[in-house]
Amino acid sequence: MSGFRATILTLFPAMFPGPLGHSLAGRALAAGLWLLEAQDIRASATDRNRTVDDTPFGGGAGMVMRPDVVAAALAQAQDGRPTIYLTPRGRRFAQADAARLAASSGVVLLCGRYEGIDQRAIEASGAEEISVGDYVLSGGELPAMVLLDAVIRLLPGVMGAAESAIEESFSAGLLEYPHYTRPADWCGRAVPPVLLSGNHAAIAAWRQAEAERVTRERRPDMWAAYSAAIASPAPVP
Ligand code: 9D3
Repeated sequence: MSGFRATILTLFPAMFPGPLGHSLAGRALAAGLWLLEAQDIRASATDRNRTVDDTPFGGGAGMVMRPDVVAAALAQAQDGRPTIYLTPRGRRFAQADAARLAASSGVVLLCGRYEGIDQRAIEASGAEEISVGDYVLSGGELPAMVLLDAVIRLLPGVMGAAESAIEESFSAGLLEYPHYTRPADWCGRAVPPVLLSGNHAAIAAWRQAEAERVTRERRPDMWAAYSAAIASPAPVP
């Protein structure tokens, strides 16, 4: 039991657990390997209309989430766990962030709607600002689910030991080789013959070559980093 606790601050608590209630994350949730609490930010509003937003200072389109309401919601949740504000202005989420957060006691995830949250509430909270990629979504809830899915599969006991070992050997900076299963011939498409050869050294070499080819073709950024690491490998301590 790892006891990882995720608190989501959102205007749409009914969106959770959503996809996180299914498959690997859902089984881990049911098994008590992690805990999810969706906290309604609107419950921290104080006026009779439960207002959570207001017009932007300086003018412009849309509405901004009020700092007093967000700060009151955060005050209920923060207890030393890392706080993350999901925002298109954030640093891009990566596997290293997932690994770091999986080693913590949990996370407080703050989801914005409208144009976002008053920056003073973000600064006062000490939150880290994280984006999931360069495309425009309509709020932070789906990004929060993406982040949690990446973290939860790394928690102790969530994946089998065999899968976890494979994971380590694959964080090697290459995209994966392609996968095939039966039938060996499907609709006139044959499986690469080497995979049926029983020659395990040849299979390993083919997979390595395929991983390198696809990385070179699709991810010049990853390929450059990989090539540099191969040219001057890190010294073994
Ligand atoms: C017109 C300016 N927009 C910024 C690109 C405003 C804006 C768009 C979308 C403000 C907030 C949003 C809602 N998106 C998120 O809350 C969000 C997000 C995203 O849209 N893309 C990638 N990662 C994330 S994390 C949170």
